[in-house]
Amino acid sequence: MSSLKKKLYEKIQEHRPRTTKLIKEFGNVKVGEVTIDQAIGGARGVRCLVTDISYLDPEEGIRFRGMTIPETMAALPKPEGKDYPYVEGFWYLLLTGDVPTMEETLELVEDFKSRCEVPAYVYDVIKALPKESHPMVMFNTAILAMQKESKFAKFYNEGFNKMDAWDSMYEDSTDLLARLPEIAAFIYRYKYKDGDIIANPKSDMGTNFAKMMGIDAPYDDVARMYFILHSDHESGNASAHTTHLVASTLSDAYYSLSAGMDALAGPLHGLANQEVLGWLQNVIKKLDGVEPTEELMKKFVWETLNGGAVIPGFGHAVLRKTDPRYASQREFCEKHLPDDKIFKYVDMLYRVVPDILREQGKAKNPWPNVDAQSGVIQWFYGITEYDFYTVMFGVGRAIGVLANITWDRALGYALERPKSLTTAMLEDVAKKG
Ligand code: NMX
Ligand code: MLT
Repeated sequence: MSSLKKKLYEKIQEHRPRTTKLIKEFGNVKVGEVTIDQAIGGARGVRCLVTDISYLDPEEGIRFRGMTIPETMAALPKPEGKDYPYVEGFWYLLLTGDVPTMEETLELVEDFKSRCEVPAYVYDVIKALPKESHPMVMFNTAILAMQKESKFAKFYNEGFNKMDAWDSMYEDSTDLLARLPEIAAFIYRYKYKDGDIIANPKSDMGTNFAKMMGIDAPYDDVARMYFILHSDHESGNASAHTTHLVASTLSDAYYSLSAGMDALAGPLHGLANQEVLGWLQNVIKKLDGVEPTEELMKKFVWETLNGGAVIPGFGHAVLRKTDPRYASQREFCEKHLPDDKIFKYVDMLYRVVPDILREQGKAKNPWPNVDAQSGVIQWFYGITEYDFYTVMFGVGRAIGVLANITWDRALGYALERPKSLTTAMLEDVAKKG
């Protein structure tokens, strides 16, 4: 058994009595109430999910296992001479809550190498799709196609035992994580680079992805940063919630992740990162060589709003301040691409959009989210095919949601099944209330 798996098992055993006690002794204690607004309005703010992997404070932003983004980046072991930590070490942190040593991290890097072989049929499945399919269709289909590899499904079919279910969920999750960078890079090179596939160098996850994409350093660090920043945003976001919901039916990690990635592909969620670059390119095209001023940018923002569309990359269901994932990527841009034209436009949006959204008076949060800043970095390093950005978001998001469903099985979380009401029932509640 690997050090991580041993540690995870210890943590699970320590944790289980806490969950059991809460259910047995305090099961009837109220966590909150649900208003009609929340029942109709996407359950915003309803506190009915449990996760220990990350927590999102509306003012402060995300903490991974209690650590802010800068704390996480500083604490985890890094490859020599690199600015960002091993993604494998981050997987260890999310699963156990402990920062791994360099030795534990490198053991995990080796473990990932031993699992990274993608079955050949997965590539046949991708190639069987129309080439103009969205890369998220290719990505999600590839994940689902691998379901026959599931150790969890095998365990279920051979005699399921609730106490041990985490083990095969962990195995499937680690297998998937080890393979996703190669699948993502394959889709990119197959779809946009005439199928000129670059072999997996079998190093760490960041290096592998950069090499297979065909992009030089520091893109390996960009990949590490990107995957870690996009990993988890507590459980209520659509991709994490979908993955958790599907896993709660005792579907395995392949079914669950593929479903979660379908949620990520929506423009109000992960697809917003491609929308930001698309929106900016459209502005640049309309300007036809004219340097945008803040006044011109304001005009385009109002045009978009008046046309009934949202400004991608701004607003959030929970956050009420600038997303620290935005701030973290902005810091990277200031260091590595301060004079980049698109970065300057993105920065201009930061100066003009919040005031406009406030003036319009609809969005509860006028500040930028993670998606406003991620595309510009990818564009700078040569990935101008912005349809692909959500696939990279997906590789990162997989780390968080797979850690979550491993713990879901460890703690035996129930089949998710909220109750619905009819409109007439709500009208009745309204009359009485
Ligand atoms: N541009 C224009 N209008 C907005 C924006 C925005 N960026 N954000 C919110 N609104 C509107 C929203 O459409 C709603 O309008 P209506 O009453 O007509 O339905 C109103 O403001 C109230 O919405 P909120 O309660 O502030 O936001 P909600 O929790 O419903 O939605 C988002 C959150 C993220 C879906 C929303 O802010 C949005 O559509 N943003 C743009 C898309 C985006 O960047 N998504 C990525 C989120 C991060 N991620 O990666 O997943
Ligand atoms: C996410 O990373 O999932 C997004 O910021 C959306 C959310 O948290 O609701």
